Amino acid sequence: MCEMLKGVRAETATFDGVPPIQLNTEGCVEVDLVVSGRGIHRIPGQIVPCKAGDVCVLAPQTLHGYEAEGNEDGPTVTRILFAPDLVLSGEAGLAEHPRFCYGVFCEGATVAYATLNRKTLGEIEPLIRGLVRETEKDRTDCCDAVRSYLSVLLIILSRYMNEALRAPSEISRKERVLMAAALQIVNEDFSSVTLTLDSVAAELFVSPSQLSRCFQHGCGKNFSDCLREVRMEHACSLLKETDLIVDQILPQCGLRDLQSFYRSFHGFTGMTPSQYRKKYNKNITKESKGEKIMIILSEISENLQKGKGKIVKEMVQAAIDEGADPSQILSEGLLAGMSVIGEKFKNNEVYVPEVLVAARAMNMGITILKPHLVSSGVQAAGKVCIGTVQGDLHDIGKNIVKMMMEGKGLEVVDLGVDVPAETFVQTAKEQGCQVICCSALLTTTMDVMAEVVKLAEAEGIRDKVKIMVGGAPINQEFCDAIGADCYTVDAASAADAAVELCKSL
Ligand code: B12
Repeated sequence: MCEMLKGVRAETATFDGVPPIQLNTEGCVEVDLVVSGRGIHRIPGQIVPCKAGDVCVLAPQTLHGYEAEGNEDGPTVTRILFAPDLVLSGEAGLAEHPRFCYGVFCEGATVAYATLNRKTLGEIEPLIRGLVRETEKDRTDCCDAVRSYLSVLLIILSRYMNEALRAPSEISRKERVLMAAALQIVNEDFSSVTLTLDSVAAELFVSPSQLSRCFQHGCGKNFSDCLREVRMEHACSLLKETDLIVDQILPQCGLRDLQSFYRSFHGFTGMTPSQYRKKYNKNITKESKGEKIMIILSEISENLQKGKGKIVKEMVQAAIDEGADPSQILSEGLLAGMSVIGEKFKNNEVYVPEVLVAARAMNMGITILKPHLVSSGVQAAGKVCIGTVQGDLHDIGKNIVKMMMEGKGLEVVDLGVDVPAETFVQTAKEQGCQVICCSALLTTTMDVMAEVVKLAEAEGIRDKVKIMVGGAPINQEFCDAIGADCYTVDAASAADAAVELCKSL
């Protein structure tokens, strides 16, 4: 079996004569389709007569066997064995999850059984043939096709297995085909940042709303959740199998934004990337420096979430002493913890006081990190003023942007929080700032940024000053709409962009 196909095997066998009771091994799930003949299928606790059209899915390590009955020809069974954690995305690959194998098994069961009618059989046969064909090929680029085939096969089967327990489904053949094609594109192109519902829909000549409906209907999830799962699945395998740091993993998973990566990753695995690597990356030996750093980073994140600022400070210092890259301490330790808190805050699992103590712990960690992020002796590359806009008191992001800008040699005038548009413009005018940087975290305060742009025009300084905007609710579209000059998603790119803007004036 070629390397990329590890985890999936398909074969067809005829069972007559001595019953070959077997254990489906290697942690594999087995999908059996009786393609012809008839006989008996011994499954745990039962002996079931079987005939063409019967399909059975068996959880790993389930003892079972087919045999002929009387003088009849025994059943011929196409069997697909696959390692769910390697092949299926997200919860479908997790044995302990109720949606394991897309919910094929009823609660607690290890065997799912159904007799398919001719029509359904006609629908799944091409998928089974496709799987057999793909796994027979000696090529390395077909894993995504196999994943798509298997996912769609199980999604379809989940609607027929143990039928009595399920509501009948009305997903049409057309929708299934569309979903299979879309899943294939997702599996092939997930590392492209431009892959969206719209781009996939355009490629398949359907409208985005049609594709979105199809996903919702077909697998009970929307398109972006499916895409996110595939990306997170890939991030997991990179963390498991390589020593790449999160900043390097991000673009390989089609993502740009570190914070949303942490949020998605935590939502997907219940762990931070460092914790995940610590748990699953077998290459990391106990003594290795890399692991020590990972452990410290995950402790920074954990303690930040608990608001233990003093410990966070000590841990940040320990990570520096271990030789960790300061930007890694920031992103994989401090920001990772803050992003978990953010997610919990959103879900009402923690409240303002917890967020405040976490923010305090974050700032304490930053004070230790700052001298290491800010390179010394760099000549002032320009002058900027920065502040969080009026009505908004969030300053963590603004402070990081400020710090990064100082690190790039820019002189930064910090206007603090709750800053009116007039103060931004007056400061730029009076102190000769080349760039005004506005931060906002509340959707209700974003409009102050538009006021800054308008006021800079009214005051006649618009051609002498560039306006940068940022913060979680801001995006490029908003930046363009209000006529600002630059938006970036994070602090590091904000600092680079500010230097470029200063040079351009
Ligand atoms: C910490 C926090 C607080 C703390 C703030 C402490 C502090 N000193 O800043 C406290 C508890 C005070 C707080 C209060 C409130 N909060 Co609050 N808070 C958060 C939380 C959890 C984290 C924000 C944060 O610091 N993120 C980490 C930093 C590093 O990220 P960032 O700010 O986005 O910055 C990065 C980039 O955006 C970029 N960037 C930032 N600024 C700039 C500027 C420029 C020019 C550029 C180029 C780039 C850039 O670079 C940064 C680093 O990479 C978010 C949830 C979240 N997930 O974002 C909610 C959140 C922002 N808060 C929210 C709300 C609703 C509130 C309250 C109204 C709650 C309440 N019921 O009272 C109040 C509002 C107070 C006020 N008037 O401002 C909502 C906002 C919803 C919305 N869409 O408007 C959020 C999203 C939570 C949620 N999902 O409900 N909050």
